[in-house]
Amino acid sequence: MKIVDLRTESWEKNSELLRIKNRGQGLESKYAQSVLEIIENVKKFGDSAVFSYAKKFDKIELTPENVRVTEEEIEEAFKKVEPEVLEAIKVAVTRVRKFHEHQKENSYFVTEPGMLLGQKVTPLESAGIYVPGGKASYPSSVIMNAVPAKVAGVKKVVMITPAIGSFEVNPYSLVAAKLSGVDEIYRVGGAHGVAAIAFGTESIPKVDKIVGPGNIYVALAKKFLFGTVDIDMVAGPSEILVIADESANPDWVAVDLLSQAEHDELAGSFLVTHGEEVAKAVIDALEDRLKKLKRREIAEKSIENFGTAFITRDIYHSCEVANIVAPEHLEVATKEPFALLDHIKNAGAIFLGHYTCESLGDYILGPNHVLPTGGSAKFFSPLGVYDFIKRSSILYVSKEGFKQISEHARNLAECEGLEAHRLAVEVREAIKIPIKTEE
Ligand code: HSO
Ligand code: ZN
Repeated sequence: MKIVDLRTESWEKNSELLRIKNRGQGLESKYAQSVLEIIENVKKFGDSAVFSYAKKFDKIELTPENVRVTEEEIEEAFKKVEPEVLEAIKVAVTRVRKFHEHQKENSYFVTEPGMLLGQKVTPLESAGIYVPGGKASYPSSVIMNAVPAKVAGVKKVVMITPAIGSFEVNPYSLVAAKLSGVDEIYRVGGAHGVAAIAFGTESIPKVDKIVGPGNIYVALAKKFLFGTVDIDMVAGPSEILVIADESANPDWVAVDLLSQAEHDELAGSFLVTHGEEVAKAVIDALEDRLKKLKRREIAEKSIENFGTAFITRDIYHSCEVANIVAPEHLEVATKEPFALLDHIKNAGAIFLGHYTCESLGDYILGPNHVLPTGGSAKFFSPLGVYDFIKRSSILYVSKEGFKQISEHARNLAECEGLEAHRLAVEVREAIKIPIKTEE
């Protein structure tokens, strides 16, 4: 892990901080052409294109009869999951649901004499959740994506996940899906799976919105299909930034940094501290832990690519650096973490205090773990119930209400030169209409 001293240099001149600040810019375009071709073919040929891509990429022979995961398979999955894991999934679903209940938005109406104005909230009819196959098939992510949709009132939640080389879908994901309220599951993934639920095929339903993480093909497919459907966000590699002071336990900070690094070779793990000694102690602990880590190869590469310890002037300077990086996860491992809350503006999730490790948030506390990455915490929020609803404005005036307000609308229509707009007002302002009488 490299050390970058920001105590004397302004951040605009520091190449490492600039590299990290700009980490989220651009999706690799070399895959764009093949993803566009897949989308085109699925749109034109439906099932037959999806199944032939599944054969090519996932080495699996799909048919209209076997593409959907059956209730019996889900029941079987429940038998395969260890009791303590089943219990943990149940607790997670309950806690995530309870937390997200607070995000429900109500319709509202305001009245003025002769007028009723408002906003009506309607859940999306359907949503699709992408769950990666293989090792990154995380039941926790199934919960984090499906529960807010269900809390919002989405009727049909469809999950897609690739079954690579065999028909079996990860049993933990199936159990998490069932307990989170997912309605239908299809064993299909990749860009072709995303396109299938964006357009709908003979055997796979179309959805209104697609959420969930995936590889570069999935991310590009979502990006290209935005407009045909809504999408959540184009998520990049996971990242953590820890602000630490001398009260932090270096070993605790080290494993928290590694808990991000083990996700992905491109994951980001950043330490920001005004204590040079703190930085050295964390780095020593991290190197020690790294040697023994099961996912050492991934974590090592990740630390090499995006593992940096920044030394700052003081704790407020640390907050400034955190705001520039705008990390997905921000841990505040300091003596008085709450005192810094006012100074932190850009972070997907803020973990306060020495005991609040990101792992707890990833799995069990309740707030969503689908968070803005790549610096997009400057303008994006965590996935939530609000992502699965839409709003419609409501407008009503009575005859009296109309009379009170019509003049201003007429004048604005006149000023914009839009005659039919003006007429729409005038025909109702009976006094303005010259009444033709036959003599
Ligand atoms: N840290 C990941 C979520 C996750 N961690 C799933 C473990 N499983 C992105 O926020
Ligand atoms: Zn994680």
